[in-house]
Amino acid sequence: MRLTRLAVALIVALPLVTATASAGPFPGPAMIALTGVLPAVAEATPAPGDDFRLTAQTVITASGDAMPVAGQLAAALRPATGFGLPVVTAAGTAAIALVLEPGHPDEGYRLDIRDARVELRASRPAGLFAGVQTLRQLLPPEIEADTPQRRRWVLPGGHIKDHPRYAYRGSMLDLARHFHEPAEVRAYIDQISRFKINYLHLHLSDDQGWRIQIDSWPRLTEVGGAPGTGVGGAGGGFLTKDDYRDLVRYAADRYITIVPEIDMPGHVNAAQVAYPELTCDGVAPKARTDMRVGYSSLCVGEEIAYRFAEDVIREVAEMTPGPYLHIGGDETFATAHGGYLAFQRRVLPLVGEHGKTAFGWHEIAQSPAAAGAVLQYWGKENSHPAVATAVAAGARLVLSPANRAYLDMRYDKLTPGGLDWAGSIEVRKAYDWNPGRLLHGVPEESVLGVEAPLWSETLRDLADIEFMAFPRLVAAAELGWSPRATHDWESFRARLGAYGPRWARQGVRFHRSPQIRWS
Ligand code: TNX
Repeated sequence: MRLTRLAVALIVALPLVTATASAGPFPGPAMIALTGVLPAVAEATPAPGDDFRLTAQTVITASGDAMPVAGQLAAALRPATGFGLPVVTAAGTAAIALVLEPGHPDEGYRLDIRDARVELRASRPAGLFAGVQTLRQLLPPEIEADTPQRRRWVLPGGHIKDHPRYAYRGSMLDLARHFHEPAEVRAYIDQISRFKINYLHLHLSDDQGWRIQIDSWPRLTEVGGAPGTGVGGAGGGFLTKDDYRDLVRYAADRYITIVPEIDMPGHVNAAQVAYPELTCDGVAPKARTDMRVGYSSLCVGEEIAYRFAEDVIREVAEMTPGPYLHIGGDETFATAHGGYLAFQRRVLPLVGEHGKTAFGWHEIAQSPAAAGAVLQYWGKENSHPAVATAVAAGARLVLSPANRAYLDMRYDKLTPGGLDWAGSIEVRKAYDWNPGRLLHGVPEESVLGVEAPLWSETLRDLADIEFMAFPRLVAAAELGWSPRATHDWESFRARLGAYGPRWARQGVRFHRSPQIRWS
């Protein structure tokens, strides 16, 4: 579905906020424009004057598989409106109707706002959920309040047709360098799901710590998840299998799929501290909580490396309903090239044998076994011949160019925390690139999507995560979701500026980038 010139013009030209023809006792200074949404919608056709007013009489209608999403919508709108918003199976007017019907693109939806009635239609619940996120943003920022606000609640009249550009729109949290508690991960899931992110990659093991329970190798977490295993000797901790399954379910309720990563054959110091037999000389290395990378490697010539890899892959696959399992493969400066290839030749197919599609950092492109895998490109260059070759052989690509998409890079020299090896990344730099055209020799059809990773060497708590992720995560979300024809920095920065009060209301500690005029 292509965006018409007219729709693009509307998206770019329309003001974000229009004056309300205010009537009645409640203040209503401004109404959101149909095009004010993040990420940008594919097509919007405003119908000024056909606005829908949410009142104490409004009901939400749904049936069958649409019910849970209807419940989520009601739960999102009740606190600030103070309205009952019952979810019922049928009603005449004064309703927001959620309808499942065939014919809409995957994850896409159609939203029709008229003065008497709102209709949200999709083929699957994921599409309805995406539409609900749009609908929430079309109400004033006070909708984020957790207590009733005295004001009018008006949705702008008109029609939206929306669907994603890419199937994979992800973010990553690094639980290894600093452990993040499940509650923090859930808070992050809540935030990213608003921007139609549909994958969360969890980096669960690294040199400092091991963060996921593995029954066949219990010392991984007993030792590698102990207190003091965070960078600089901070924190520690790990996810039990129940914690992990709970997170998988929590994410799935928000139409986000977890992609677990166990990084091999490098980034394994914590595993080797727990199991010295995973080193070539059998001697336990020192536990390390510094920020260096590339010094550890499994002993890829020994059978035990493969027993370890298969046990871990099997147990992680068993508790992961999603299609992908990420096996890292990055920065293996301590693994000989031949050994790396030998390792990948055996381990990449293991992922498939346990029912998952292998995912790896782009270094795995060196292995012919990566042809059926997803490669995550984290380089800074616009050309990578080995990646292009693997893609030609069938691999698909998720783009996380470090100088654009890395959320752990500082915004500028004044950013407290963050790294800078890939440069400073202010919002415009995070936004102004094209995933379909990033790598020479890689056709757009081979691009599965975009992911914005957040490494946590310097990030300890949720406040740090929020500060680095927001607003840049939204740039990645828009690159992943919105049609290229909507790409427009001035439009994006205006919509972002208007979103600030929503984050403020929710207590999200976002970076007030000087590139944005925050309202
Ligand atoms: C590189 S990018 C890494 C990580 C670091 C990160 C810090 C990649 C696949 N590996 O080990 O945490 O830089 O930005």
